Amino acid sequence: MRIITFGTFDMFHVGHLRLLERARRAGGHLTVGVSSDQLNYTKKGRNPICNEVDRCRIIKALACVDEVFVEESLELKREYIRRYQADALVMGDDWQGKFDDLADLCQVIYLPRTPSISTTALIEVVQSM
Ligand code: C2G
Repeated sequence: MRIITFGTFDMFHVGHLRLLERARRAGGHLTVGVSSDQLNYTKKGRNPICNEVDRCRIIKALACVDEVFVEESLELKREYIRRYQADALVMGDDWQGKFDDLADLCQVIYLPRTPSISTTALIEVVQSM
């Protein structure tokens, strides 16, 4: 089964890694759409700490990842799912319910987020040092 997932993966951390490892185990082939810098700005109102080229390089280097592309728009999920022939979309459960409308195209699976770690929390820790 081919899995697809999406994310920014800024300041890559173990919560990201665990999500990707579990996504890969759910299928056997994992494609990752990494949010472009522009998309991140639109979503979060700030530039990511690490740019899209570096974020893609990190994701591509992981043993659990087979394929990487830049996600240019949240609205293109259907096109990406078709292009990468995904049988299932996997996302963390902070997105619970948000992609249910894609269930006519592929399976939609939400996995529990890893508690107590996030890019936002890391930025806050560094800022308070
Ligand atoms: N994640 C997790 N545990 C954490 C932090 C993140 O499981 N402690 C998961 C998220 O649920 C998501 C993935 O890691 O599935 C990537 O997280 P982000 O980089 O925060 O992704 P986001 O900015 O939410 O982008 O089109 C959808 C978006 O591109 C998702």
